[in-house]
Amino acid sequence: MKKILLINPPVSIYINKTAFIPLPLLILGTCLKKIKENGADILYELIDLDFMLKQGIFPDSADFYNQSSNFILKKKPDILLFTVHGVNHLVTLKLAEKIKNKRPSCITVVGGVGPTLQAKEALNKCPQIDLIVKGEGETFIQHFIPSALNQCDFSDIPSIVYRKNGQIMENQRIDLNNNEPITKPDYSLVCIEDYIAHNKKHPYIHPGFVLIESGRGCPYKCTFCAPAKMWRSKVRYRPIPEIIEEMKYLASKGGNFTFFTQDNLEENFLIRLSNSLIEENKNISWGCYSRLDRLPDDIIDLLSKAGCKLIFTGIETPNRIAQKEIRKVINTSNTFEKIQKFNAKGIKIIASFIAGFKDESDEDFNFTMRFANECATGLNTEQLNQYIRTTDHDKLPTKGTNICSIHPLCHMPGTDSFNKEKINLHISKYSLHPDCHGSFLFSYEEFKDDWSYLGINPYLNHLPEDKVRYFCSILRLFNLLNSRPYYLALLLRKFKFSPLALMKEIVSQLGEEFVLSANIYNFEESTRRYVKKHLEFVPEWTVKKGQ
Ligand code: B12
Ligand code: SF4
Repeated sequence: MKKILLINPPVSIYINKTAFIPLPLLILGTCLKKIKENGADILYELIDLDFMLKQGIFPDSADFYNQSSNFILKKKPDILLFTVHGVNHLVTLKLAEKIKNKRPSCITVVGGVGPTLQAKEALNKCPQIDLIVKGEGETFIQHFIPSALNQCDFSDIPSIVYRKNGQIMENQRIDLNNNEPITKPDYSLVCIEDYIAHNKKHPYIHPGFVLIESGRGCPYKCTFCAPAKMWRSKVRYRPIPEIIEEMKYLASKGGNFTFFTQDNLEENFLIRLSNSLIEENKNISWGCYSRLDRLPDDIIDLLSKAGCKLIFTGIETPNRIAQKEIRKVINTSNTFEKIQKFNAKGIKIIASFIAGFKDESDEDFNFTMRFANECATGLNTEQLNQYIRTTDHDKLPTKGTNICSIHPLCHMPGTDSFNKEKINLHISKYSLHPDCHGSFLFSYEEFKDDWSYLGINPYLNHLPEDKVRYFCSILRLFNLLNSRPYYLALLLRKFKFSPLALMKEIVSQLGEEFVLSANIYNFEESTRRYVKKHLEFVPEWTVKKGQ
């Protein structure tokens, strides 16, 4: 009998304690269930270390590794299946190392987007990992379990990178074929009510926020996009009745705000989904990722009637040269009006922008900031000024209608932009501030030698160090101020400054080093003091990720 543990390593606790039900492991669980039903001698269990950390069962400190590895070792596992998401690869590696040292026979396997994109390079750097799985986990599991039960010969197992006689071997990636449905998650592996109850106290976007897979993939090939590589620009959707069943099931447990994990829901699918939801009349709210430039205006009313409350979209940059460089050309001349139309129907927009392109001018940077501020309030500069003139300043809304933030251009290992810039890349201390992925479990110190490529390295940059500092300090300040976009507009009006000039002025007052390195609470406090001095009132303001 083989003991298999499905492990969700922890992610950020610093700002947000939301615990997301680990979908990839529930999907692998469904596959294991079938294999067991067919007679395989296995026992399996899901261990959500992320949730346990957020519940306070394990400490958010270096001792986490001792306590959690001992907990795992007591279960005497034969196979560990780790899912890597974003930056938790560092935790995965440390844990795997501790476990391997004490139980060398245990097979350690990792999968996820990051590992897929640089599987060979990563395995080479990570002796504590035995197998890296590329792409979908389903086909791999079907072949791997019988082999692990028998002779442990991995040469016929699809989608893996593994070691054989000290050599790194790579087998062909095989995803589900077009006739095979995307696997349903096995929710019996977790106690959904516990997650929902926890998240009601620590909400992300909405207290009943739950993730559902509507399908996989997006047809575009933006150069910076990891999912474009992960899903190879192939789009598949799950049957709509099955998706709605899952929405209803989770809603019955309190998860009444569905967010779809697929990277870009397209018009045709959204129309079909919306019509079915309207027919069902279940009043479940939902949100998704989508390209606004590909959605016609006449879909907005339908989406709103179907319960859509939120669209997360990548506007990236209004700068045409940069748009061509990242292969995402959007006509931004009507983006703003479109956002207003969505807002008028009760649909909020979370928009993501990028700055820090090599030849970006101050003018471009300014334009992106002004645009992000307008999108956040849903008012253009003229309307914003008019609104500010006619409203008591201490009665201005504390939050914007939408959430807009600008990110430094980040090269995720394995993406086209990474491959193009590879020789110019360096690990900069400042590329991304710890707030963005914050955890006491890892920091720049741990990433600074990390070229394993198993997950995202948030400190990889293509600009010279002084430019990185410049962009990152300004962006950190801009994003904080833009979380209160009316106050930012007020400051801009008062000083008659461009956004960039205002940011530079405040950064010089606070000190660049402070802006870049202070923890979020001190940073917010000092910025509030600055705002108060110039606006003569203290805005309500407590930064929380995902608010
Ligand atoms: C939903 C989501 C979130 C949510 C929820 C996170 C959560 N814990 O569930 C939120 C918004 C909170 C989030 C946060 C972040 N995310 Co995120 N997120 C996603 C998103 C959109 C979907 C993930 C998902 O659930 N997919 C559905 C599941 C079923 O698919 P899957 O995980 O890929 O699993 C399949 C395979 O990968 C494989 N597999 C996965 N694990 C394993 C394990 C084994 C053993 C095997 C065999 C197979 C296997 O099998 C599964 C089924 O086929 C992806 C984009 C994407 N489309 O992948 C980004 C993505 C994974 N996130 C990403 C990032 C960077 C982050 C952040 C770091 C962002 C930030 N700056 O703060 C944070 C940090 C999270 C962290 N670990 O600290 C990047 C990772 C890039 C990379 N190269 O590693 C992605 C790809 C987005 C992107 N545009 O680049 N994220
Ligand atoms: S449209 Fe979005 S999800 Fe699709 S490839 Fe571009 S960035 Fe990625």
